[in-house]
Amino acid sequence: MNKKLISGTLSVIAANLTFSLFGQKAEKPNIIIIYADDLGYGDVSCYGATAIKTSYIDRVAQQGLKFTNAHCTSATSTPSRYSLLTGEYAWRRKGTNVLPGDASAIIAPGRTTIASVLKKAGYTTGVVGKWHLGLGPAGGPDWNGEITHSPLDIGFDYCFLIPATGDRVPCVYVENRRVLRLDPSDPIKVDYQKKIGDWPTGKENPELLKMHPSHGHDMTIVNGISRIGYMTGGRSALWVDEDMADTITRRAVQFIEKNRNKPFFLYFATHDIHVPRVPHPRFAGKSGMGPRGDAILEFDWSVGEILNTIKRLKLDKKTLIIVTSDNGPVVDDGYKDMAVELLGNHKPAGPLRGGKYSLFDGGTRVIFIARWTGTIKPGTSDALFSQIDLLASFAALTGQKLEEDDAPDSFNMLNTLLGKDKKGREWLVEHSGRLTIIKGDWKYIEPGPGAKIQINTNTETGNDPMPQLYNLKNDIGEKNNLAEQYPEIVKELSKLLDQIKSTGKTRNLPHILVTSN
Ligand code: NG6
Ligand code: CA
Repeated sequence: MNKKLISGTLSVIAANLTFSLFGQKAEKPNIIIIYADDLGYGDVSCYGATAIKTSYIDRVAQQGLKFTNAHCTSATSTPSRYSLLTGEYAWRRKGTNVLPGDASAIIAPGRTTIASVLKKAGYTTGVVGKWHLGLGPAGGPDWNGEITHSPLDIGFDYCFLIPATGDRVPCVYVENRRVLRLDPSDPIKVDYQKKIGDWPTGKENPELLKMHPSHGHDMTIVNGISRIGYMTGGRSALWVDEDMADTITRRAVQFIEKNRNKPFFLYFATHDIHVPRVPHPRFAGKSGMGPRGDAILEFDWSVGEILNTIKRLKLDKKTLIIVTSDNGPVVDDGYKDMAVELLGNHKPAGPLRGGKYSLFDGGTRVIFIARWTGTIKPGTSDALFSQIDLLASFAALTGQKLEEDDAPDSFNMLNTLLGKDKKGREWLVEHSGRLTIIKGDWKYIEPGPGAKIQINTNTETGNDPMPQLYNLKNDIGEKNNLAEQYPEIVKELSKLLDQIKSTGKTRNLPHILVTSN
């Protein structure tokens, strides 16, 4: 036998071995979730934006499957991320709304998450970027010592974190269990109630600011920008906003390079395009829409760096890349950054109504693109899909069994994700204070008190004391409330929503939820 033949025979044997070991052929592609912050459905050119060109995101869409009807679970960050990682609707749990920067961990150590499932499947797992799910035990993390109750305790092998958000103190990175570059002789102190230490605040010293708040954000000044919360100490560890995208993207690329030879999972959660929008000088002024548009270009660049790395390492066919966002767009989110003035005709939510903080689809229908060269056929999918399903879908993909109580609301939608099923979910729930349910073409919004417009951000919240019913197929902009015309559909959907709430979980219980009257 010549050498070629021998190696050919060996690889056939190896393939059969893999086949029989797993009973079925378990696939172990690398998985990368690129999770933008506050990026709208209409903010990228492959979803219809014309005022801005997002070449790298467009490339993912050309080479992958572009979902038009995919959703995050909540219209703000903490609950969306909680659902993404745990497969449980965040509104089932108290304390899962937008967290301050000193909050304790809301996902308990040992809990099953996307990361722990993939780790069990043999993956090396990493999270780089915005966390916003709390750190440390009750009382919060020890910024000056070992940080416990961290991603490392729920299935991640590596973490490099912006602990909460860019606009919340402490303005430092956490790498694994330590604050990066902290000088122990200058300990960090954080307080969200009262001023701590003598660092100037935006309220007292606005003359020191390079970017001024429009609402809130007037506490401790770091890098010329006042934030939410007070801090002092940790000077050597402070981040520089302009370098943030470079810093975290470099970490993400290094993680990929380091783990190139074995399956890895990377959850890369960018700060872009959240406030404060302070892109690197090479993006500043490039969009013509001010910092918000420039931050979109910077996010697109980060996507490009990941794509280029995967290509350079020849991992295209071995890597599933997902690009999506944690919630919908907001224009003025608390800083005077000219986003409103320079918006022009650009529509951050595209054809959708509302945005971040909203029960309308602008809050929760997000861009979602899945590329896996050679496996996912490029195209567009109108299937109904939720980020909450990634956990059970990845478990199915990698041949992992979920325990009864794991991922209570995550469905195995692998065929939808891979483009083999065009229909997707029967229904899904969205959240922003109140709940909404989408089933087929219909969307029902629970009645609730509260303001119809959020004054500071000027968002249409979708709050209304009357029940709302929209036909998303004919009326994607949710303009015509049909609740009075179709009381029986309102009844059906509100009953379904009640069932979903009261069952406490929906995975493995479709029989309870299929009857509609
Ligand atoms: C709000 C902040 C907003 C943003 C948001 C969380 C003010 C006035 N507004 O409370 O700027 O930080 O919380 O955004 O403080 S999220 O994308 O992380 O959910
Ligand atoms: Ca967000």
